Amino acid sequence: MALQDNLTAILYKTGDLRLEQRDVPQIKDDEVLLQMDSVGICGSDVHYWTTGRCGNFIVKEPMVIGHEASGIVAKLGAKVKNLKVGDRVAIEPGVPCRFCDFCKNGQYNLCPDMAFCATPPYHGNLTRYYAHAADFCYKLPEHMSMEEGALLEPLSVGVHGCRRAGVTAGSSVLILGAGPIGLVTLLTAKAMGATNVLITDLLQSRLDLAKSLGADHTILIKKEDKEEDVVKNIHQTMGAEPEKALDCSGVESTTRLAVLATRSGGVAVMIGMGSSEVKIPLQHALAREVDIRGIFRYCNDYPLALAMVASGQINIKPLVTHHFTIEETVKAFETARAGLGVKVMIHVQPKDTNNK
Ligand code: 572
Ligand code: ZN
Repeated sequence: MALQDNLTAILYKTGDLRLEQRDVPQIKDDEVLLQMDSVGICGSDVHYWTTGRCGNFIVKEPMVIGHEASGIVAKLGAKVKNLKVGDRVAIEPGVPCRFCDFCKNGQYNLCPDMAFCATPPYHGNLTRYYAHAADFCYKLPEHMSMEEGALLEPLSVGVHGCRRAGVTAGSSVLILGAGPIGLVTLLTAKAMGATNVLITDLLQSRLDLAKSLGADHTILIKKEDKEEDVVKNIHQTMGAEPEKALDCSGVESTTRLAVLATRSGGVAVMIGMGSSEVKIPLQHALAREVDIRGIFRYCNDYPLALAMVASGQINIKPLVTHHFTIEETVKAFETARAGLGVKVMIHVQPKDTNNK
């Protein structure tokens, strides 16, 4: 047993997720040591666990899992000025090089040398003690919970997607998919002032939650529905063609719907990650000047995500449907894989230890 308890969730290979003691990490001058509190499970974590890979990233060495997280500052690196011991922080899990053109131009999410938690070869933060760059930690106000801090990670994806779409006051927005990313996109679009938001899904339970979170309209899609009928139904239900569409599913059918349903001159943003090659009606989009945009994680979005939760403009708490302790990590992953809830949260410290 190590000198200090540092229980850590390590993915060895496909289906082989273990809890083990690891040494407490040493910190660099610009880092803080964090005592981890809450870690949400993302679809990519589950994908690494079930398949050993996600996109082109393959687990070749044992990897600490987890990247949606919050913690308490336990120790400061020699040069850290923005935080104090005891601060409660949300952790932005990707730390870029800070020197390349992308970093210097303000698009640090595109940095080719980004060290992103739980993306091989970088370890994640489902562990008791974790070292992280101090400038990628955001102090939480007292009234925000540690779970809300962890949820800023998926919320930042929604913020980035809505910013890329140009969602603003009065926007009409179509969101395809009411999973965790579809729901954070819905919350963000409403908080940014969108007045006509329609969200679709294959599951009525997810649409019911979306409605309670502020969706103006919902449509239950069936796999056998004809594409042109769904487009007509979207336009009829919204009473208009949406200016913005955000595909949060990433399957070919929803990517196509995003392009087809967006009004001429609008924007279709693809957030969900699907196959590497997808058949879309490109000419349909080009001839109508529909801009098709992608997103890659987020960039400078944590501050707005935090401000929208802190101010009460976004209530993100209902997204957490399941709670587990770090000792129950495998059970937590099995629950996330079953896909019945929305967000599975792992508590590294007893729940509410660090909440007001
Ligand atoms: O929370 C950030 C996040 N980003 C995801 C997926 C899950 N969570 N992205 C989709 C997959 N890409 S990737 O580059 N990759 C597997 C690292 O294909 C990253 C962004
Ligand atoms: Zn994620």
